[in-house]
Amino acid sequence: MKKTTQLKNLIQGRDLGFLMEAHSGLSARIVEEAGFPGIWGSGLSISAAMGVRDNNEASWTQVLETVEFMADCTSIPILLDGDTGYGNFNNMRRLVRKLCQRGIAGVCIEDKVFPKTNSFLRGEQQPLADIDEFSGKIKAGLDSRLDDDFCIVARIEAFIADWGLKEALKRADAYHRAGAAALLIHSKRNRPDEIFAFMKAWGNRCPVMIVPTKYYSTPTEEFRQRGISTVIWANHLLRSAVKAMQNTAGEIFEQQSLIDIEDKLVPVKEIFRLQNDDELAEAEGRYLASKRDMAAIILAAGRGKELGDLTLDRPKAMLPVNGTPIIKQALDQLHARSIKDVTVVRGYKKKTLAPLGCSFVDNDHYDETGELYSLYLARAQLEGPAVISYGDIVFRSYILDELIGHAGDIVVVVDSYIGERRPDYVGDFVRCSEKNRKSYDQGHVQLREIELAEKGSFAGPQDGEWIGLLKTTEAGSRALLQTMERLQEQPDFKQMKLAELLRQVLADGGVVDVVYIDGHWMDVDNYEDFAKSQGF
Ligand code: SPV
Ligand code: MG
Repeated sequence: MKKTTQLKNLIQGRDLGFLMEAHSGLSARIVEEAGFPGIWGSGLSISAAMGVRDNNEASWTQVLETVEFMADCTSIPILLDGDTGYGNFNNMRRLVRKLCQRGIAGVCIEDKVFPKTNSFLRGEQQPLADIDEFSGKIKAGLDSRLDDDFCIVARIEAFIADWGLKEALKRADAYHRAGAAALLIHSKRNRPDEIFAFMKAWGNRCPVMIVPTKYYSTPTEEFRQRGISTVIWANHLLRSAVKAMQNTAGEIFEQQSLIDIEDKLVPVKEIFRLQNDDELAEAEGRYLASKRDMAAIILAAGRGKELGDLTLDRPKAMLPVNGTPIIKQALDQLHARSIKDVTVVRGYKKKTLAPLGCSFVDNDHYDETGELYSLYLARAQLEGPAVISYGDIVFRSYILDELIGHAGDIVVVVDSYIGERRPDYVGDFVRCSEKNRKSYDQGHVQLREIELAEKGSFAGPQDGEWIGLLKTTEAGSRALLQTMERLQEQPDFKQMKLAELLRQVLADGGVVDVVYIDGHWMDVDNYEDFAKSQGF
């Protein structure tokens, strides 16, 4: 139900209703959690919490901002104590529109003169507004509502200014006729005589609200019996907070220690709860999971035979490119993106990889097995989202960012720059749903086919080469695992290339998305690559 409708029902309901004061988002939440059906946005409390007087020293937009915080963190309606409407009918019109826009359910205005003073301060000296002027203000407010259920409550200050019952009734009648949803009749006496006299004379012509701050000892049942609509507890959270803060500040100042105070306070955890940190944690799980929990698998078991002497004592993943081993560059790039859970599948000269300080899975049959088998051995890493990479590629960092940032479940990086490949070049050539248009507004590109041949026997047009880098979401990892489990039943599984896994995903009707690049990476397969890589 809309907050405006909730407030309207509360005010107009048959039972006695209660509004509790709040002056900040935090106190508003506390009001809601206590079970109150609505909040009184107290002018006294809001101004006091700001450290200023209840004399319109805080501007109306500062009050508006405060009640917006209160509305944002609660689901119960707020009736704002709008003082005099902060000016004439025109100010009232703008106030009502803004309150409607910010999710406030209603406003109470008092028939005094801007700038007002709190009713309990020198009340007898307070001038009352002209009745017609104030009635016009009510009408202007009603005409400015963006929601017909938004309530305008008219507060009568005749008793505060010592004008008596007759004046109070005259004003009640005028404001009721102007369209006020309810009247608020206020008294500064410590007995409710004026209020009860008013109720008797007014009858039940419209709902009447009260603020029993001064006549607090009156049993609530007395209010109920007289047909009062709503009781406002107007400043009690602020006052209890002040007492608690004074005690705590005094005690810590005296003792210069927290030892005796800690157990008297709510734990910091309670503050986090009131700030609704649970919701943020849940949202982080939804929106940040792919970054936070991402794992990585680097396939670095092979020697790289074509590199001859260079890989006599180490696998090619450990060859230095510009002074840093290839695989170390990938590790650094992953770590820089908070992907710390990296597993390297090692095989050939595996001890040389030990100083990398990551997790390892060993493929001791690296000589007679393919990359897919290496990935299979590291499948425990595919519990959640993951980056999977060949161990012999170097690439510019933005490529990893684009890959990780892609929303797809299985995403591969495809280099569309294939112009200068040697005739005998071996690569995972692909065909995609569209070519790389190298344009910012390129649509969603999907992988259509991936070549499995050792040397370029791909029949159709080639849109690029998969560089050996892919990422998965949790769902994507699950799909890869399931596909791998099925491929594993085939006799040649251990010799399969990674591309075969992607091909099977496509054959099963799965979707593989593409991040296009245009160069900016290289793999190191032979002497020529190695020489070239030093200028990468
Ligand atoms: C407020 O809470 O600011 C009120 C009620 O207007 S009273 O302080 O009693 O005037
Ligand atoms: Mg007030």
